[in-house]
Amino acid sequence: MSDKRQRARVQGSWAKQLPKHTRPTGTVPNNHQPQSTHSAPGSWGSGPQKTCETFEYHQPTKAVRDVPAEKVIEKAGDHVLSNGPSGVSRLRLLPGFLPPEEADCVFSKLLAELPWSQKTNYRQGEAYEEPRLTCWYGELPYTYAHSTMAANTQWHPLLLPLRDAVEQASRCTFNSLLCNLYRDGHDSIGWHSDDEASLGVKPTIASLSLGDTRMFSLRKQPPPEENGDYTYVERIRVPLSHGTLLLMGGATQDDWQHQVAKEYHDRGPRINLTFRTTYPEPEGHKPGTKLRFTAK
Ligand SMILES: O=C(O)CCC(=O)C(=O)O
Repeated sequence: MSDKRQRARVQGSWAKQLPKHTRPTGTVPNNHQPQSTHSAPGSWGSGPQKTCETFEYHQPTKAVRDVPAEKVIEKAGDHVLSNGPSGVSRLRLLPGFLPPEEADCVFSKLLAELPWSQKTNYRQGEAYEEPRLTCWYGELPYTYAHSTMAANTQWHPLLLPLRDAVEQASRCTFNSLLCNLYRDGHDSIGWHSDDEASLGVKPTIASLSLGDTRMFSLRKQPPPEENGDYTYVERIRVPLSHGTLLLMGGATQDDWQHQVAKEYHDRGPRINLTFRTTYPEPEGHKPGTKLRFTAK
């Protein structure tokens, strides 16, 4: 938990008014000299000293804010994340979308046979290697984090029936696929939204998980007055297990970010197939331009 979130929690539970001490007048507590409000020789500072008698509790002038409790979504079905500011953000969770034996077979074939590679991205001009392996399918190239994955129309034969099944479940069509391989618990994807202009407005993204379960986390975009501070935003966690299909739709990419964080205990490999629809980059746009700025 970040320092700031921790502090906010501690404040929330400690900031109760303390009972006032009452003592018969004229008595002096043990081990205390009668107190003066002026500084005693050898005391710290030179101003009037606060004593038990002079101390008064003042309510903080700024209201103490609670960090909203994180929600967990595990139940199959449709879930509304929020309604605004850009519209309704929704998820559909379908655990067991692929039955276990089918998921086992697809997982081992894709792990062995997809052309996995490690992509180099750029942040503020600095190169870094993505902490996962990826491959891309689509008639168009896909640019994010200032680096481009080349168009690749050589779909692995196993991906085509999977795409058909996902299209049927979502009633959407997808012309592209970003495949992610998390080799172990140290592989991850940081906070981002899939909001490149090339994905269109309010995209539906279908994400099929295979292999070890990993936690998919979402956090709401803070309102402008928070100046990019995510301390008090709503958070949701969705465990994504072998064979689960997750659909993100509506305003989810406008109003929420998502990540799969590193884990500090052992995790086996996990493949995530994210089916998308891509469009030619809008005229005059630099490839990879986001509809709003977030770093991937
Ligand atoms: O691995 C996942 O579940 C998420 C992948 C993801 O966020 C992405 O490809 O944009």
